[in-house]
Amino acid sequence: MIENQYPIGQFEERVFTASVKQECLGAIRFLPNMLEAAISGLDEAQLQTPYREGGWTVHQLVHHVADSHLNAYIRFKLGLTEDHPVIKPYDEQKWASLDDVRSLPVNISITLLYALHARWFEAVRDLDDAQWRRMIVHPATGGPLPLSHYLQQYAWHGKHHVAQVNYLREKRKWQQ
Ligand code: NI
Repeated sequence: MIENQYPIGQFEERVFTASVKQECLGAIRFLPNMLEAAISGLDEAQLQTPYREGGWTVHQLVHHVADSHLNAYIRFKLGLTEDHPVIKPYDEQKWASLDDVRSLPVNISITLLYALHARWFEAVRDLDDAQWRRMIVHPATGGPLPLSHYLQQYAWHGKHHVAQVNYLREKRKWQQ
């Protein structure tokens, strides 16, 4: 079953209208709350359950969102302060298998995400149009893409992983 890897579908960029921008900013602002709600009440065995066969556990998913969004925050800050910075990709699978992810409880990353997203949201909430057009270069995609693209992508990314947890809860009929 491959389809449950993408419970909200794959990322699709939209025209960056004011309402799309506000929706995405809201997604960044409230991702920690959404993720915390998605895992609330889960016991250790539930947290160690893969959200799909062969996929990451809920525990790994939560730590992965923190890994990913730490990188995202740095990418935004680089994009706002340098011209066409080349960002640094990272191996998310290997990051998710390091000792911090293995050993630390998920609430460490939830706490980290609350602080991180407060910083991130505050850094971008009032950007002007020219700032949203500032480019960053991801070596894997080749060309430069504007911060407006990455805002949408990370708004999707947070919802994507929250939905994976909720999908699992529904599938297993775990109490919300
Ligand atoms: Ni991800």
